Amino acid sequence: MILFSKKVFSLLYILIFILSFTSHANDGYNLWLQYKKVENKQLLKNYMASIQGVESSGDSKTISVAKQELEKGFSGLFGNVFQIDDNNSGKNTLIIGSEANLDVKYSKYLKNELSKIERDGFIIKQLKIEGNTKIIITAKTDVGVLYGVFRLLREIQSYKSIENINIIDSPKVDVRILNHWDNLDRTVERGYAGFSLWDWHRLPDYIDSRYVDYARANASIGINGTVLTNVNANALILTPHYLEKVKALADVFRPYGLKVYLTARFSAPIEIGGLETADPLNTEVIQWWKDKTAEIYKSIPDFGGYLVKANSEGQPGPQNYERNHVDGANMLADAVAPFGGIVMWRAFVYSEHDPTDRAKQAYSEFVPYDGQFKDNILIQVKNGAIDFQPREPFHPMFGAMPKTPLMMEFQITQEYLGFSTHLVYLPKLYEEVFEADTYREGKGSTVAKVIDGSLHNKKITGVAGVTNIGNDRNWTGHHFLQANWYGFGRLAWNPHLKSKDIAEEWIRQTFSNDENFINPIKKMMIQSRETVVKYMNPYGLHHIFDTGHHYGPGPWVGNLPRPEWNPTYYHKADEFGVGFNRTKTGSNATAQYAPEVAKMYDDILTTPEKDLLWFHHVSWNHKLKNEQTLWNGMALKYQEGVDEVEDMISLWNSMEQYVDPQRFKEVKMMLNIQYKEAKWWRDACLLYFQQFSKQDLPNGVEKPSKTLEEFQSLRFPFAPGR
Ligand code: GCW
Repeated sequence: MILFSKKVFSLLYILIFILSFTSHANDGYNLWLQYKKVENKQLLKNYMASIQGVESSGDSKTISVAKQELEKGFSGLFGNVFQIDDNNSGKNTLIIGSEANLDVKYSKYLKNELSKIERDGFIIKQLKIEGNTKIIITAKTDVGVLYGVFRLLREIQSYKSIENINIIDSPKVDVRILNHWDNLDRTVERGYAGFSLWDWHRLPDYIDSRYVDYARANASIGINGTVLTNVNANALILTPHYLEKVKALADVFRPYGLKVYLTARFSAPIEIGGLETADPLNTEVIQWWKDKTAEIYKSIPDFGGYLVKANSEGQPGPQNYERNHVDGANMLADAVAPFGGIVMWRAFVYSEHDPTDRAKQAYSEFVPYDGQFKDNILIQVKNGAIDFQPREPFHPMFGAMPKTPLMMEFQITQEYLGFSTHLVYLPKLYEEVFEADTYREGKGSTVAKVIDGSLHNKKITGVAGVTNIGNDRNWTGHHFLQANWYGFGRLAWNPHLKSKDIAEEWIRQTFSNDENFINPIKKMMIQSRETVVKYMNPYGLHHIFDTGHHYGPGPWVGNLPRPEWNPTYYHKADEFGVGFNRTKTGSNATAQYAPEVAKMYDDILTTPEKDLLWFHHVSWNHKLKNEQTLWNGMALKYQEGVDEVEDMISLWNSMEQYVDPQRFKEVKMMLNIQYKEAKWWRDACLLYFQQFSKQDLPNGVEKPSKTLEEFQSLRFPFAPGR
């Protein structure tokens, strides 16, 4: 008997142990919407005293998802089951409802605030009424109310005081949109976090609950649009069979204020329409797009519109018919205009038939068309003139088309930044681009002002991000890369935000409110962007990635049929030095910038060293600002990058007490991969460039672990994301 109960006890003990372990397990699925119980007792008491009940007005689906979110959020944060009931007289209450639905006894106090909000902006304000405090969340629209709800939950998750809360916040940009490069077979171009979220085969009948969580996450950071399909487009998405599936997704996303957009393959009238041409001036083609568009709007009345990659990297476009980008974009714009839709037409174009510097081609092709695009067209421009490199100077098109709305295209997925294995905090990169000064209307004409429309008074504005999301359980492959989705959304909402503040918001919600964790981890995240530049592409080197998959270094590649696909085209290393001369003595790409910027980049002494080899072909013996020669400086930079990853590892290892075991371990394993790969980059690049510099590695730089030939022989036929 005694023996038996001992056994039972030990089994119970094991069970309790397992349960306590699993209750701490966190696979990252909940992103920054963790809603963990508030640990600070005093704060918890205050929150619960301020929110004893919730009253809502309005009966839209958006209001009902806002209520669900509050129940979920408060239940978690307060540590008990929180249920909304509308009978709260005599209590301190949270009141939610749009201006039109809010009781006048509240809205009469908010006239001034309401006049200040724009778009789907919101107000959160505490009022004292009849002895009780009422926290009001209101907006012009129900989606604005939902954004306010998420904002209040963020304040509480971040342990901010909500006593006398008074926030007015409006998005500064209209279209805040994710671009999925997702194919219909569920592979994701340049996707490193599993397969596509969209289960096309089971849609429309099977609605994965993940679609709802995707929409919640996006709404929580203000993202209001999603392009479901790859810009390398497949016309089949426009057939009834697929449109029914698209409608099912649009129905799930609608309450969250998330509109659906599709990529339009320019040759669709031929491929699925049975026409002989896709010429944008052909009347049958025009009619085909009008009918197709009307068909889409019939089942998806708030369909957002089309995103188009035309005449780029083999995609069809108007130039196949001797027409131009204006002809193509305007034809599609006319088709969506009656329904309030937009066309996002990409400026990522370059041609193997154009011998000029690839960095110049988009500007040369598009800027002359300024003023000719219809009002509902945005030209979508990548942040730099080449292609999402670890660092690029801002694209010269920004500010150069005063009569045309230009929207930003960032990459959130890390095609050239270590895939989903390297911890790189991208909002720091986005911030650098937004803060760059175009000088188009004098000093202070930042890219942020081009994008938010204030520089040239644009009627429509947008920011797009190529997502890093896949069906991995933690969405982004690496826990810290969730911060890039988060930070993208926050900067799309307001391009003037600071990346360090965004990092702190994210850490508090995702991991911990403990300052001992927040401060060092924030520092690490901010630094991580420069670290990757150091071990991959220091001093303005660019596009020296291995062919096709872009995994790892390949500065030696020079045998591809198109010159501008070869790394050797970009670094131009020789016995004299390294770098691409884009000044007036070279390709003259600098002339595409405003005179002040061109002047700065034309002179090697005023070019910021971070962009040196982007603009200049520089001698190996050139003296850098730190007195090192370029060769030594470059080698030391590579080493610094590696050392900084080592520091990230030690820091992370010292943080175990603040992080749940699963996420701790997974991040740790990823950092070890990053360290290995940083060394690979350092060794392969330095061995390669050393053939030209013919100089030894300076003191302090570790000896390479393999020979150049060994690095060159590495093959990765199954690297992800192709
Ligand atoms: O960077 C290149 C990528 C392609 C991508 C293209 C683009 C979708 O390597 O995979 O194609 O950019 O932006 O269109």
